[in-house]
Amino acid sequence: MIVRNINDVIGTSHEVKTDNWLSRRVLLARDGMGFSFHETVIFPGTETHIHYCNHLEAVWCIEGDGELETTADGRKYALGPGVVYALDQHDEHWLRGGKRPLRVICVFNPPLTGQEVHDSAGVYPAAQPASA
Ligand code: 9YT
Repeated sequence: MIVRNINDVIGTSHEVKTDNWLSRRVLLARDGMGFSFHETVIFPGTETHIHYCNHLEAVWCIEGDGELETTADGRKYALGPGVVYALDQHDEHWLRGGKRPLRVICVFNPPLTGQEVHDSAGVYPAAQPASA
């Protein structure tokens, strides 16, 4: 069994910060769960292009506000407490922070290994198969 506290992640290499968001990665590939599990804070007023070609992601919004816009059809979704979205089609989108920090819980399948940040196309690299 694995028991962790978010405070054990804060300030470590498993807390990844960009100009637009920070991600506290509590469970990762090495934990063998088949998914990774993160707390993410989207900073107010930011706009991030995301396209997880190599992953599925589900996101549960806990507090704050923001907006998601899918690039294929321009649909916009208000984000706030209680909203859950799942990128089941690897949906390319814009993620925008609102007036207050948007705190969400995210699950990635396959799991992240720890240090991923978006490349210029909004993609995280594919997981590498474990070496034999
Ligand atoms: C909601 C989202 O995808 N935000 C970007 C960061 C990502 N959640 C992560 O790496 O934890």
